[in-house]
Amino acid sequence: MRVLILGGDGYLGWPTAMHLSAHGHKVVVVDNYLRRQVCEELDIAPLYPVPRLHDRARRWHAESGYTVNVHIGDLCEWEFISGIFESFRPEAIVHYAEQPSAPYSMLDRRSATLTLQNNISATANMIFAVREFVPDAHIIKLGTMGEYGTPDIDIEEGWIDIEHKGRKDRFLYPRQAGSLYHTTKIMDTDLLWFYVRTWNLRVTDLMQGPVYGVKTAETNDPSLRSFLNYDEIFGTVLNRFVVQAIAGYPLTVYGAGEQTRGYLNIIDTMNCIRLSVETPADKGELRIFNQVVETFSVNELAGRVAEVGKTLGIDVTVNTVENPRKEREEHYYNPVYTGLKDLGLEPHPLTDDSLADIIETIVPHKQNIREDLFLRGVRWA
Ligand code: USQ
Repeated sequence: MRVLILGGDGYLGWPTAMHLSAHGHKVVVVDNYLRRQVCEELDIAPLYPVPRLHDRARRWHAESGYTVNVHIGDLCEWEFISGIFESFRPEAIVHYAEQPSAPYSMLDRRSATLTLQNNISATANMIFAVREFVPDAHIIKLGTMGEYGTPDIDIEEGWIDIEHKGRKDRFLYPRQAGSLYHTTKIMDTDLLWFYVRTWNLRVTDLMQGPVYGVKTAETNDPSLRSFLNYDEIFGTVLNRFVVQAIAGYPLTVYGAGEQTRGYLNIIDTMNCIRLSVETPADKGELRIFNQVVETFSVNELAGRVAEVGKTLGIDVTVNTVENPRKEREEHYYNPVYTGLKDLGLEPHPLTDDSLADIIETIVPHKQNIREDLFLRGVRWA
């Protein structure tokens, strides 16, 4: 299939490009390097340098023989995005092109506005481009489990049947996000649902939990690995804990540490996206999957890193820091996540071996770790 990946430079975008091209799809990636630019502005660096997209595509071609075509530009500009849709005519669009950090969205007014404008405009332009050039194409949109928040009832897979005063209907599961970033993802879902109803679009919305790891089946050449951010702004919690452990820095458990989320290995993200691409939603369908394979509390994750670290001779201490976020620290959490398994997903749960492998992959970069990046003082309130 012809697959267009929006946000192809990111933590998940580039590995997805390699993965789909290795599975025989014709892949074009688009990015405006927003995340690299924000990192530079905030004096944040990933654990190791990552080549830019044209360079990555050259290296991938040399390694595998597969071609990924690259376009650099801003999806919020109609001339740019429409040109790509008109010439490439994608059959599937994987949309990652969003400012993805909850803390960045809560930093200040400018970062909040940028998050809103970028995420909503890019999604809207993508929808308009699909309607104009490829109305039968399948949109695969990266949403987030954070759209649901932490309700006191089970989290269904996108939809909920409600009986009210003797009548029944089916609705999007209630959304109540914990950051502005997560709120923009709710807005995306609402936009998609509106245009599915109005224009008969074909959409899969993937409610993904925090991802960890950097190695996939396509990263034999280490220079093809994804970004590994471990800073407070762009690092996801397990990746941060691993880097903190290696640095000998006490793991930063926020508050009570009983915040529970659904997690997945980056390898599972690749498979979830491919399975979604290869099994499209129907026309006029908003299909929603909860893209996680298991749940952990923050305390459980810290405990696992400490345990596995010990077997590798790393002495890990766990610290409680004041929670910079406004979130429930102790709560019920029971999401359903069967849809992707029904499509064929074979999960890679977090085993001691897989965690040890992540730690061992990061150890050689120990000298690059900057402790000043672990806590940057972003506060929700
Ligand atoms: N946390 C700590 N200590 C840390 C970092 C995080 O206790 O040093 C806690 C957070 O307070 C939160 C949990 O760990 O309760 C997860 O935090 P996170 O930073 O790993 O994840 P989050 O900010 O929610 O965002 C990440 C991705 C985002 C994606 C989301 C999925 O950056 O793009 O949408 O995971 S989800 O969390 O399910 O909404």
